[in-house]
Amino acid sequence: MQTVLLTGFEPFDNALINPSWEAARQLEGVPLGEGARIVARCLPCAFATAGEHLTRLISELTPAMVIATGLAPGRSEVSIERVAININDARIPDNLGQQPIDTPVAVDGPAAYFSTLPIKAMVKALRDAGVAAAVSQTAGTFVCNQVFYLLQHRLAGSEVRSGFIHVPSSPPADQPSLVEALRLAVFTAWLTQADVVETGGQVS
Ligand code: PCA
Repeated sequence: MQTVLLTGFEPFDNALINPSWEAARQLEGVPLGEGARIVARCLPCAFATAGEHLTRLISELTPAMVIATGLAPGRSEVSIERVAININDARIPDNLGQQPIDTPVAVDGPAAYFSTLPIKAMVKALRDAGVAAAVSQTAGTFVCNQVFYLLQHRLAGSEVRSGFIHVPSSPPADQPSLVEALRLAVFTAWLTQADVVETGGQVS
């Protein structure tokens, strides 16, 4: 049985819940066709522990694909992230009170890593289902970007595809739920080998 690891984050910034984990947790055990299933796990929102937690999960579960998710409070669309950058620059302290400013994620790492997921096929599938979605060109410089960077760093050169999705606080009432949006995004990533060529980015 192959495993697709799907992570969400614990609440941060004094919030009571984090929609990324609330959605991801509901996909625990969901089959992805024959021979594969989703395993959902929650990551701590802390620079010192989140990446370590994720890399330990990868060693334990040996997933065939990894998709990490987090909350982007100010965004109204599901953001399929394209790039993780080698910088921590926190606007607020994390859940352990750390607030790194302009420090590298990995001292000897490259400036950036790209997602290895079919990001535009994922955007297209979401839009076709009525979910507001876009390719995002930045995952920010807080814990989500750090985890995304460390994920790509850990899996660089391997066959295991991986990437990051930012979810909005809550989708408008006339759109599918975040659970459904994540389910669709994971299915599309799992079933799509080559990405589609079409516009998926935001014009701004
Ligand atoms: N969002 C934060 C960290 C955890 C989360 O869900 C971010 O975008 O960095």
